[in-house]
Amino acid sequence: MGTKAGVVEGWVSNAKSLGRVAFLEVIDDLNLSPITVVVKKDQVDPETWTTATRVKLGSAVRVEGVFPEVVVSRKGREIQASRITVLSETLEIPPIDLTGKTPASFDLYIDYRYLALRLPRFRAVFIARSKLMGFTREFFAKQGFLEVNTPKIVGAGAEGGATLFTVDYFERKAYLSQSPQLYKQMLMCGVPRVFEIAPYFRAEKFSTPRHLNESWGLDVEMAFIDSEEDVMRILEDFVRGAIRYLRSQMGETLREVGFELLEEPANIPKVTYSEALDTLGKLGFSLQWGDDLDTQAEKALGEHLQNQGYPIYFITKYPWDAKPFYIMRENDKLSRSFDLDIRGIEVASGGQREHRYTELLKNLKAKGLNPEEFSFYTQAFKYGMPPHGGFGLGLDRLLMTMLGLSNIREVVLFPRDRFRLVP
Ligand code: AMO
Repeated sequence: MGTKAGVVEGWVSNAKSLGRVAFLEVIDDLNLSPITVVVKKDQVDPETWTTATRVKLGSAVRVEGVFPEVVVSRKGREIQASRITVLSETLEIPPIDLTGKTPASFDLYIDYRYLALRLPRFRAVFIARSKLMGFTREFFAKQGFLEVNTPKIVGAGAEGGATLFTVDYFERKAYLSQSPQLYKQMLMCGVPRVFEIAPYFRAEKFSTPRHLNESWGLDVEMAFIDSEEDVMRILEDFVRGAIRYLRSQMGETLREVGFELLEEPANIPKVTYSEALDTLGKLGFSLQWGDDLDTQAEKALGEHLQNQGYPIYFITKYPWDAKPFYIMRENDKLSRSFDLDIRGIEVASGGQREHRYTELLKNLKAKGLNPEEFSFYTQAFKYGMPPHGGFGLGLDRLLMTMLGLSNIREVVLFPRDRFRLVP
């Protein structure tokens, strides 16, 4: 016959009964939408019929039955129940409508993330996230990068003292790692290519749609490079590959739940910092050479380039004064650095590093830092440190921009910001 016996386990999101037939919707596995459970009164034991007609929405159930060859349910998947067992009954009415018909507030979907994960839209986001992580690992492993894990409790920061979280570390003060920067560079004196997927902890006080106090980064570092161009090439291949992969794996599904996936652009142009200032000048911004591109400027530049068909672009050759000590100088004023922006949001930044010991010490001093505090790091530059470079990419920001979302909290299960420490 054209039927197959099987079992479905999941949560009841909807239930209705029409005389002698009852229909349940059960959210199962990682399927985006629920499976319809058809229960016929005269084909099940009385207990199952009672369950089918009285089950509380949200309860966890096991359904035994057959999958019919011809599915009548509009949602496309169906099981004809022979037995239903309630494994765990809901004690309270769930605070989120599990049919998705009545939307909840932004915060409620975070407070009850596990319940939100029963809804197609949230499932899609976090399945996409998991796929992006998987793609990232595979991409860099294939390119000959060693996956590493560096400490998250550290003795010194690399990205500026203002954003360090302090930790009591026995008799000393320690910090939560802002970035693997110092460690990934030290590793360049032992292996030629590394990558790490790990959280950044940053004590940024402001609350914006693109900042979190704990966010996930992809860090890449590669030695024996000729210039930062080598690094930009890998970053470009990675971002293009990630877009292509997600589109091929989930493009259709994501569209069904309302996401407009970023398209892979024909090319990723490189705009120098100076060119960006000129463009912004024409757009009415009065920025001086050396000024930071603030959020408004980034956004305006993003819109301008998007209108020209470039949603993704590099901004290169920033003033050295605007970049961290580890970035190599190009000349007196410029640095060998780059940012990668998507639609006006900085998603990655990197560059070639200063690998010459004495120059590195000069750079530390020029930034007002004490080289002695960094001696564990500078030591590695004494034993044949090759020319190297790399980048740090915000995976949360990449996913957010790829999905066309406007708040980073939508792609992080339990976001940490100034006001959110639980759940
Ligand atoms: P940077 O500080 O630019 O560079 O960080 C790299 C990327 O990480 C993401 N990011 C964040 N995302 C969300 N919330 C935050 N608070 C946050 N802070 C950073 C951004 C950013 O582009 N060591 C260098 C990288 C390198 O040169 O290799 C670094 O940390 O997408």
